[in-house]
Amino acid sequence: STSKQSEESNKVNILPDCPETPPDLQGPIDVSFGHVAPEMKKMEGDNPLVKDGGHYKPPYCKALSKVAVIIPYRDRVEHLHYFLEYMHPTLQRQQLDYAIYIINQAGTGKFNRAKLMNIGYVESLKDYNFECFVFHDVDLVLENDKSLYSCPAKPRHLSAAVDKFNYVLPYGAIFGGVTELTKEQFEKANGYSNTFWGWGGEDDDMYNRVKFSGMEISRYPIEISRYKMISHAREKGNEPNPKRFDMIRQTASTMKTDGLNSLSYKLLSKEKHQLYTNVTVDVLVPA
Ligand code: UD2
Ligand code: MN
Repeated sequence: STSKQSEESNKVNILPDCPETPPDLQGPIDVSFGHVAPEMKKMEGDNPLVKDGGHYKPPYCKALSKVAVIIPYRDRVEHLHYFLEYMHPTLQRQQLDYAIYIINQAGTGKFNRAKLMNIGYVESLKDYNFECFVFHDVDLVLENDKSLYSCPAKPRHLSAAVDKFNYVLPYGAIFGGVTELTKEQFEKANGYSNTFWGWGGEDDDMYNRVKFSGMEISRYPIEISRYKMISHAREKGNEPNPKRFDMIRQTASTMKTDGLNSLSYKLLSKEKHQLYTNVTVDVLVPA
């Protein structure tokens, strides 16, 4: 290779590892949704180091973790703006090598949050060798940056204390909202189920998958794992799934053949915006 090229690669290699505890963390973050969310242009200007599909790498050190933040999405543009407004600065302070993926379900058919997670996992890995995957509702904003989005040894439930639930864990096995798993952990669970159409159950099914794969979940202390949820109504197309109670009793058997190993969808577009990658998909809603 030319000397110019090797100089370049040297530059990359000599970056020291980022410290175990990022130095610029603030702790509590003042989050509110009383204001009008900023325009995209404004947020792009505020986050100049985020580029190419919402990807950031700390410039001064080698990040300890390569993280894809996967967001199931349809028609929540106001929530997306609040999310980007607060989460980009937080994740940069956490010194992660991260990117944000919006997995946008096309059409008006039944919403499938869990299948969108699987699609985000597969599509993000086509772009970069992510090691850690944060599965994140678009309407949840972290209120303490000490809750690091870097995968620990056990799958982690991050949204333990949500304002909507009075900052109390609703039940011990809750695994909705925001969760994170390494590539190995997610594969071991065969990802999420693809068969939960409409609201509910897919999060409990994922808890079961983790458990039946021989893993335990972990959480940060309740003072740190705090989120505000942007208030919203239940959308048409996301009505509660009446089959959910029966389905979550079957996880031990269904997880073998329903998940990453049975995922099918149609990729309609993949666009790299400055602050996020937008992946629009046909999730093949059953007739
Ligand atoms: C709870 C869970 C959520 C999920 C859901 C049941 C927590 C804190 N949240 O949230 O993780 O398990 O129950 O499915 O435990 N979405 C759209 N457009 C839509 C519908 C949904 O973008 O039309 C996305 C969006 O990212 C949203 C997420 O799906 O945040 C979950 O839907 P929700 O916010 O309506 O459900 P919620 O608040 O009851
Ligand atoms: Mn919600």
